[in-house]
Amino acid sequence: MLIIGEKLSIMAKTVREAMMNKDKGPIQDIATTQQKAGAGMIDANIGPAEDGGESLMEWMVSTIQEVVHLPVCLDTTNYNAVEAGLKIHNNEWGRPMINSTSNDPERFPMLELAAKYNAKIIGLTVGKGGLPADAEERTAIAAEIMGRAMEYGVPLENLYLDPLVLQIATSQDHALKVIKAIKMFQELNDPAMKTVVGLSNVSNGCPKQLRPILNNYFFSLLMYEGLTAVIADPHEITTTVKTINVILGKTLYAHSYLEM
Ligand code: THG
Repeated sequence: MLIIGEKLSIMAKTVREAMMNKDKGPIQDIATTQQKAGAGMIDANIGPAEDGGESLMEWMVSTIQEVVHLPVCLDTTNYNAVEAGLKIHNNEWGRPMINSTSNDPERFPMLELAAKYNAKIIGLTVGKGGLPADAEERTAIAAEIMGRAMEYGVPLENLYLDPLVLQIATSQDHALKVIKAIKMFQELNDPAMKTVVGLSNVSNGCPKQLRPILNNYFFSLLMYEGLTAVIADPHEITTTVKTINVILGKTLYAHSYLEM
C-alpha cells in the first residue's frame, strides 16, 4: 500500500498560515512525522492557487524534500504550479505524482506534463458536469481517461484511477459504489490498473470521534478489493494496513506484526 500523506493541505489552518508566511518549520515537522508514520509520498495541496501558485508549489516541494527523501504529490488545478513543482522535484527520491487529470477538458493538459516529466498521475473519474451516478459510470469515465493517457504518451502503469470518495453523511449510497468501482477499474487492463482514493473525504463533516472509525473500516473494504494507494493520515491507518495485509496473506503473520 502506497500511503500518500494528506496533512500538508491548505484546508488546515496551521498549514495555510505557514504557506502564507513561507514558514518552513511547521511544513517540515508535518512532512517528517508523516514519513515516520509510514508515508511513501507527501501530498502538497495548495488549492486552486490562482495567484502565486508557481512560487508556492516550488517552495512546498523544496521545503518538503529538504527534510524527507520522498516524492511529492502535486495537488492543485493550476497547470503552471504543477509544472513548477515538477521542475524543482528531486527525482532521486522517486517520481513525482500529478493530482490530477479528469474527464474535464480543462484538466487534459495535466497529461501533457505527465508525459513530458515521466510523472505519475491521478485520473479522477469525474467529468465537467455532475458527479458520476454509480460504479459503471465511473468505470466508463476511467476507460476514457485511459484512452486519452495513451494518446498523450502516458504509460498506463503511471496512471492511478480515483473514483472520488464522497461524504458518507450526505452521499451514503456512494460508499458502496466506490468500493465496486475499485474492483471494476482494475479489470480495465492486464496488468490491473492502479487505483487511489482520498480516504478522509468519506468522513468529512462527521463528528471528530467518528472520523477514524469510518475512515479505517471503509479503508479495510477498499484494501480487500485491491486498492493500490491512499491519500490519508498515515498515523491513522498504519494498524489497518498491517492487519489487513496479514489477513490477506500479503505479509507473514508474527505475534509482533504491528511493530514491524
Ligand atoms: N482525491 C484526490 N486528491 C484529493 C482528494 C481526493 N486531495 C484532497 C483530498 N481529497 C484529500 N486530502 C485531504 C486532506 C485533509 C482532509 C481531508 C482530505 C481533512 N483535513 C482535516 C479536516 O477537515 O478535519 C483538517 C483540515 C481542517 O482543519 O479543516 O479532513 O479525494 N485525488
